[in-house]
Amino acid sequence: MITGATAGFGKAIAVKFAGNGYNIIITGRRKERLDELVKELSAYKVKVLALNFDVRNRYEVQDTIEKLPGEWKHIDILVNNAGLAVGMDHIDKGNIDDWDRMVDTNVKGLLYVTRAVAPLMVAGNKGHIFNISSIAGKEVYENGNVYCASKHAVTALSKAMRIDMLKNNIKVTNIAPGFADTEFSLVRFKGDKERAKAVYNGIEALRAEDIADVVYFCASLPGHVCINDLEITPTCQASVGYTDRKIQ
Ligand code: NDP
Ligand code: 8X3
Repeated sequence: MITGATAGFGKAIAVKFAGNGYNIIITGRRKERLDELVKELSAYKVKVLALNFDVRNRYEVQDTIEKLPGEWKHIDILVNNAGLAVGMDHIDKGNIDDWDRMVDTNVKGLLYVTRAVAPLMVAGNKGHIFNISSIAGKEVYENGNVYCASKHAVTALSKAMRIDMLKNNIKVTNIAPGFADTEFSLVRFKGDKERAKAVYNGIEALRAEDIADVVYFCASLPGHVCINDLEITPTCQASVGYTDRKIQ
């Protein structure tokens, strides 16, 4: 089950796992994108279930997962990927609606989905949860304040989930990507294409498929091996503050 499979990492992860024979539950708010992905995944001989919900709606999340048909209730892998940054301002000028969207999606949404799926894994004494945090969940940068705080919370939750479900044989892997060229910056800058494009000026950013490969690798390891945390950046990025940009 992959949250936020209508774009970016989530979509690439769905394609990667379907291509390797996994039945997939894809989720997201944009129904037409889910429908397109169902069509795309029909090229693989796997079953695909599309669930159209907003992770911020706790009742919808709970209800949808409770009502999953029996065969779909056996969720081996959950990828908590749905998330976003909105806006980039100094803390004294921040837009509080933007803050609410980030905290509600990146932290509370991830919690709602986990609260609904984790008991199914605990009941089966097996499972693997991936939380897509960020390099912004390890470091902070100017104007990144609330987004960074939300991703630091994801990093903390990954560690906490691992401890809480240690006795239930559940793996938890925190994934912390750096610059990746998806729809992320377009969303952050509210559709401003020029500003979004400038984020990746002079760099070869990660592609969504790079993260899908890493998640698949972690999921393919033997039962006794768990990767707890991985930070992945493009080669030109050493940390949030150090990026080698080749700009003429
Ligand atoms: P995209 O914008 O390309 O994809 C984001 C996905 O999240 C979409 O499928 C979107 O679906 C879904 N989503 C957003 N809000 C909600 C919501 N309220 N309910 C359900 N689904 C939602 O960005 P990325 O693929 O880059 O982002 C994926 C994750 O990776 C995010 O958590 C992001 O913070 C993180 N990340 C991104 C990095 C980057 O540089 N790109 C680097 C590090 C981490 P829909 O709109 O259809 O609901
Ligand atoms: C996205 C990476 O550095 O733009 O999480 O915050 S960054």
